[in-house]
Amino acid sequence: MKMKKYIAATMPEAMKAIRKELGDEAVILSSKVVYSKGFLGMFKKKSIEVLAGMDSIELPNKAPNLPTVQLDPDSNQTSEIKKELEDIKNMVKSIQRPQLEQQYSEELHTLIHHLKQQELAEELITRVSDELFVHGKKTIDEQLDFTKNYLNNLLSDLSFGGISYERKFINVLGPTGVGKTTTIAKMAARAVLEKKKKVGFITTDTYRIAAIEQLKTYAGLLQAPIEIVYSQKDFQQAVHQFEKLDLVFIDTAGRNYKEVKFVEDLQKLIDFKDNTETFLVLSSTSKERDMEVIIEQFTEFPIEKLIFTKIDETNSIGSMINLMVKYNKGLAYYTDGQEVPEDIVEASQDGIVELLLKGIHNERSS
Ligand SMILES: Nc1nc2c(ncn2[C@@H]2O[C@H](COP(=O)(O)OP(=O)(O)OP(=O)(O)O)[C@@H](O)[C@H]2O)c(=O)[nH]1
Ligand SMILES: [Mg+2]
Repeated sequence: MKMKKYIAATMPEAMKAIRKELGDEAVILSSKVVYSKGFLGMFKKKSIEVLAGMDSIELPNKAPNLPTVQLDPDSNQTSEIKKELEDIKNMVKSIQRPQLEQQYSEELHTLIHHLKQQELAEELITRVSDELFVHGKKTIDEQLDFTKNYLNNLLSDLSFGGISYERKFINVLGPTGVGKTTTIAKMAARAVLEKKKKVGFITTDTYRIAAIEQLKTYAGLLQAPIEIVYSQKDFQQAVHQFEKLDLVFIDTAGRNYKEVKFVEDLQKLIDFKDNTETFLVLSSTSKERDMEVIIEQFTEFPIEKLIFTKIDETNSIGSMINLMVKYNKGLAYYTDGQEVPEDIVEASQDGIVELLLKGIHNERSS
């Protein structure tokens, strides 16, 4: 990594210099306030010292020695090996088990096949299929009606629907690259265009200049103010500055979810639980097991509902339902494309069930 120290009067000035020299992908490694000596301890001048870095790829000029495998129980490598072993075990189990369809009479095969394709949890498919069998639902239309009812019941304790507009701050968390900033832009655009709300943005993603620019662009389009927050003091100032606004969206840096400390620090930075609605954004293209780990990592935070993105990039939405049921979390929105503000759907219980069962008639005729 190429590293360089910058000293400037203010953080924005330092960022400007860094961007000019290192480009948009520069990473801020550390920053601190420094004071010049001054005269007899007086007239000290405050400036900001920022250490910035830029990843550069270093190619080894000879083949590296292969490391001997040592399993340290706390290392990431070990947990990844364990996880892979678990996956292999599950795969072997699923090969040994008779196909789920084979356990039921033929008239149920189309529906079971569809639910499997959608990657609904096998346990849920079995529960639905048992009920269909017991209630003697023979035709696909009967089965669909029954399944819709069954799933609606299953989801009836979870809450669905977007921003409540009852709390001022909308806090959006989630791992890297899932679409947090884009989704904020979509939600904010709706709040402005449809609900005529006065909105503002706060970003705590001060690590990447490109990320700030991305949110600034959306804020600019909506003619909404944006504050970049480096400390709790900045945050309080932003809250004060946004006193007159109806709704404030808080964009956070997508960090590796394993860095739970990062999220904890963030919670310390944003301390206003009472007036905040917090959403956890997940990409529906991720592996279900990985999403489970993420949700578990975030359990100590007041996650109101989930948001699933990129459903246009997946053919199976069963995982979404599996996770909602398993973790007892409702759904605020799902997003189905890159276009802002169009590609976002406010979630409803019926809607998600319909989505799961969509296309089954085509499968039957094919
Ligand atoms: N196909 C598709 N792409 C999406 C959707 N939502 C977001 N994206 C794309 O996903 C990419 C990442 O989106 P961002 O909004 O920058 O994601 P982020 O979570 O803010 O990322 P970081 O801030 O880097 O953690 C962009 O190219 C978006 O256009 C969606 O619903 N469907
Ligand atoms: Mg972002």
